Amino acid sequence: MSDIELLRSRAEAELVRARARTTLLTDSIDDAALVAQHSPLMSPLVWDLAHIGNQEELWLVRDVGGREPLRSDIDSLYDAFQHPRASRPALPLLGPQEARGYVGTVRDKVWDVLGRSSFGGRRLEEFGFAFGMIAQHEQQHDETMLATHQLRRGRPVLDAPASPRAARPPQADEAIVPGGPFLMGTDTEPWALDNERPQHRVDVPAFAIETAPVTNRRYLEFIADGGYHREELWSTRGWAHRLAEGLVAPQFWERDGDAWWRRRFGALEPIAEAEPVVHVCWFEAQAFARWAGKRLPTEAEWEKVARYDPSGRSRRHPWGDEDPDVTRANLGQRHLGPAEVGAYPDGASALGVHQMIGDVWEWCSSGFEPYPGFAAFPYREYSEVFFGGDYRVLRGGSFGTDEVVARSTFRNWDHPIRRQIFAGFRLARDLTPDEI
Ligand code: AVJ
Ligand code: FE
Repeated sequence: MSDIELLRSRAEAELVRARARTTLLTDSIDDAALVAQHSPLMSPLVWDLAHIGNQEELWLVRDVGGREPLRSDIDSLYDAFQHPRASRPALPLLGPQEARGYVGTVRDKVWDVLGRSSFGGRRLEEFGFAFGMIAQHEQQHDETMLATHQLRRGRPVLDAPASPRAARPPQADEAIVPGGPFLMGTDTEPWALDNERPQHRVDVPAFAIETAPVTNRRYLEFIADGGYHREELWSTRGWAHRLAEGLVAPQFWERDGDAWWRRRFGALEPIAEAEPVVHVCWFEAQAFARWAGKRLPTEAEWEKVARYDPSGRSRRHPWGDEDPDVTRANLGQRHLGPAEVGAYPDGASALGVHQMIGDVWEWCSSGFEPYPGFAAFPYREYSEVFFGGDYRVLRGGSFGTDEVVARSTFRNWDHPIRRQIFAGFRLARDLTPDEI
């Protein structure tokens, strides 16, 4: 296939796949639930829907295609920076049918644009990234919408096969990661976002990393050992937050006598002990780490493990350079929760570290900062305006993340108090003198 044919087929496939997911998430509930705000942390789903269409119109129809605006009158309603999430229900938003019509019309225009080969002297091939960015944008909002579904009260409406059971658990609890430089970030992934670039060398001293994310079983031990009531385990800010919010367990856990249950997408279930814990904030992860005598990995440590290759080059993924598939990672909302530790032995890294991609986002100790040589592209509001803010980095994607997003170089970030996202963590530690 020629470059232009490759771009067309990949862009079309990814846009179609994203839209199928969006449609499922927005057609599975009635109009009242689409326009309702299920949490002040989230937009009404109907806002996400039209925002997806508006970004697609801005970047693919107007910017790449050079077409006249379809609905410039609504741009400001769907500008995430003009209206914080909590205020969005009060806006004169498009209703469910209008929003569906709008995103469909935008998509038809995109197919027109994709069918042409040049735009005012520029060739379609020069715009490949814009299509990838928009497909990823929609998929990221699909994960956000899945989190809104999780927050919604009421009967279950989403359905998916149960996540897989353990097949072959990790051989050891920890892997020792050799010290030395590694290549972090990328210059070659065509759809990598600005904050993943440029590739640069980072010297990471030897350390130990756990071969699996922390499970519910261990998290229950932390709770039973008084983890939520021992101030010495928490940072000053973390303890203040824990008291102010009355945190005693991960979000969506409910106590019944001595037993804990969890509510997931409308169903109450027993806690699955072998699955990674999910819906904990960075402060909870930090307290757990202190309780366990360990710490969270830095972002560079996390990426070094995920991309480790004995040759010293950086792999695209823990298992090698091939794209994720159903045997390697729990991604793409195929299952509505994380899978047991050991469910994806074929996705393990060269160091025997499991489930770095998929299952749960993993909190890192690092704040969200630019790589040396960073250049904002194509707009400052994608990443640059968040650098240096009160954010912590999350890596690896969750069961709700699509594979078009879940690169080993992909960087997510959120406030350290957030836990409606599908976030868990894994532990690291410094080596003891006799291990070095
Ligand atoms: C990278 C997940 C933090 O959801 O705010 C969506 C992605 N950027 N629309 C977010 C994003 C613009 C972003 N995160
Ligand atoms: Fe967005």
